[in-house]
Amino acid sequence: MEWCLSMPKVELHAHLNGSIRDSTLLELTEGLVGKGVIDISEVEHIIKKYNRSVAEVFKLFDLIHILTTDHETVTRITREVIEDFASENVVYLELRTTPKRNDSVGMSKRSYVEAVLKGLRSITSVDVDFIPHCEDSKSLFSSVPAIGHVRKRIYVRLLLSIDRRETAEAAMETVKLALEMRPFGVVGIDLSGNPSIGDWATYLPALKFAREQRLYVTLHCGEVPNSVEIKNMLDFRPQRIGHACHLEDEHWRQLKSSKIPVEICLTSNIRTLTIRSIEVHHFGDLYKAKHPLVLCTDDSGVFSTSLTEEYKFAADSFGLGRREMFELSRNAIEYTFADSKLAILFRSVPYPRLKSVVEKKKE
Ligand code: 6MZ
Repeated sequence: MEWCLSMPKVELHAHLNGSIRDSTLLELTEGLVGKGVIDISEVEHIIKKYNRSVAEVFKLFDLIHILTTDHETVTRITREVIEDFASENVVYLELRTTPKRNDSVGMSKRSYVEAVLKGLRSITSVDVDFIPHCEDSKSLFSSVPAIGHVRKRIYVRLLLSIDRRETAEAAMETVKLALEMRPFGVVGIDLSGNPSIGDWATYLPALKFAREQRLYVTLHCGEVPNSVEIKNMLDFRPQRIGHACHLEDEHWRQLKSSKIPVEICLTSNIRTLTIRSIEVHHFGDLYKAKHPLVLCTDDSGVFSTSLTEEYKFAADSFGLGRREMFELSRNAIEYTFADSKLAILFRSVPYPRLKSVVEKKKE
């Protein structure tokens, strides 16, 4: 586990509210139970379950959203999630979240994203870089006196998610918001939400608009069997797809020839029973085929995992050694939606040294 923990890692598929700490989830639940807003006997089984079907996961999200939908909590969760990723040596994080409107607490999609940004700014335990082009490579590489304790640095970019329950208009609002928030590190759009509901075509105008405006697009694709949707999503040629669990032979052929990178979420797929067992997980086949891949957590809180554990899980399950895992992590840089300057910077560092270069020594 030690080398998986210490190696620099790149996380490209993490949902903010799915990455909530257990302790925070429990604390927020107790708070609302205390206020009589929710009844613990009704939610206990949702929180404590270990393996959850896809449908049960979305019941948990409904509960999490009841607990987290005010500005202060969104800010707090953002801070905690980023601290947690930084603590396990994630050097670049693309964090995704669905901007939400909640009239009862005066929340608009915009103020939701502002609360996320406030969370990013409020972190003091690690250095957080989230505004593109805010730093040139010179200042990153300039060496600070090598005494005192090491401060970690994490580069964070944001993706705004469209939930499959939303209307076409709400999706368009999210894309316009992403454009407005681009100067603060929003780099793309994700389509997610319960894969068994809604029709992805509803969001095509918004997704096409995002692409025209040069926002990157990633789609949750094939989390449940849906042959037509999978084919249409692959035809759309997003910059990345997430999951890719239920592709059929012709889809695999199309995916492999398209070279669209796949965000792989091993624990999530196994726990939700989307994939029968790790032995038959498509990671093995795609890895052998040298298809662009990136290991991700999906929802580290909901699935009690971490990126370190995902690397260990992949190494143990597919017989990969340190060198292969390093390579996998380094290659992920190629699939980020980062501004080219940052990508060049990351590429220019010998990968094993990346962590120490990114870290800053404080006097
Ligand atoms: C599809 C998922 C997901 O946006 O409130 N989400 N969508 N498949 C998954 N696999 C298990 N895991 C999370 O984070 C929670 C939201 O992310 C999406 C769902 O829309 C969920 O409500 P945010 O920060």
